[in-house]
Amino acid sequence: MKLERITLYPLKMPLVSHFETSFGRIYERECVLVKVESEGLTGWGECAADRDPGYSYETTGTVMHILKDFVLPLLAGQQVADAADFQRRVAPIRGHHLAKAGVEMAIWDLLGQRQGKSLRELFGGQRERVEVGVSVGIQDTTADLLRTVERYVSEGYRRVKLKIKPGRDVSETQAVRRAYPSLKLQVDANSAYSLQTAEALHPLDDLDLLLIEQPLYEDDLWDHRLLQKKLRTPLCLDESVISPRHARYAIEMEACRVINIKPGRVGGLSQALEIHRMCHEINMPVWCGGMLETNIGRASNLALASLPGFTLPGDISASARYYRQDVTDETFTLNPDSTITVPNAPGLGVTVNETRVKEFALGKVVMPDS
Ligand code: OSB
Ligand code: MG
Repeated sequence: MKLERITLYPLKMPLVSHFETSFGRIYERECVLVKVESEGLTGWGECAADRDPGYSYETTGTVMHILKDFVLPLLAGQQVADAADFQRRVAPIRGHHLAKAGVEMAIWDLLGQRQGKSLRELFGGQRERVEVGVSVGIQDTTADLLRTVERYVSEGYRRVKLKIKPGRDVSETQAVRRAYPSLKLQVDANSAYSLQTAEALHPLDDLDLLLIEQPLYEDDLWDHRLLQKKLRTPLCLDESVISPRHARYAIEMEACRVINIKPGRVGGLSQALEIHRMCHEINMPVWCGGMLETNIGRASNLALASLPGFTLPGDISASARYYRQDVTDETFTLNPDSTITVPNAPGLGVTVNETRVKEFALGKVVMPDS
């Protein structure tokens, strides 16, 4: 299919409530939307970088630079067959996975629309609803944390993830476990510990957690292996699995027992599918992470999480958890069984409200710009 015109919209959207991780607190989320016009159809994608390089070295600024100056010139006006063809074309550009993944998502949206198939169908996902949870940011006090968890549990979330950092970890998690003895509970440190400071996390081993996510360095596999040997609780890698190759290293090294698959981090949905395939083959549980996406990225995550190997609940919450106003006509809500229904319409299965997109846009780049 010919990619006739590609438009980038860097966005800034106010969050319903602030979100704090070990790398900082945000009140609003930036991202970059990608719109691809092709043969009468329009595909959308989302690049999950934020303003600051806290989670990843990529930012909305680097995404705009890499797409505008390197990726789009390889694509605009060109015939691109599918995601694999896209990956071959952008292979000479090192890294910048969040940037590439947003474009790949738009290509999948187009492919689905052309074939009249939802992304779930294209991927071979079986579930029509996927189990989800909610990611709870670091709160000012333990009382605030318990109130926040209480609110999400009463909304119907049956799996909760707590963000932790050194000094704000064990006692907070113990308090939540005491209040909810049978809640599916897990924690995420976003690389805030060293092998030495992670000694403090050992009491978490007695709290029946589903997993401990990315305690150590964002580029580390080896020390995670050493830490996993000392813990009964499964370690789950997020930041350090940046490709199917790294997933293989982590598996062979026994650096983790679970992988959080985020299509953005690994360079696109095709790469996420490959990691899912590898893990499914050896029965390693995976789940779909989140990046506070708009409903565009959320639709894509839901389709991915419908695949059979996604046996743990995803960080895919209802639209209302993130933004008061989102960029699609559809709203994702939580079903009473802590699931969200996977879109069924062709492609991503969402209708983007471009007027709303423009309200949140910080700028716009069109290629070719004639
Ligand atoms: O580490 O999983 C993470 C949000 C932004 C960046 C990194 C992470 C997160 C989350 C939020 O945990 C998950 C969500 O989108 O609900
Ligand atoms: Mg994480």
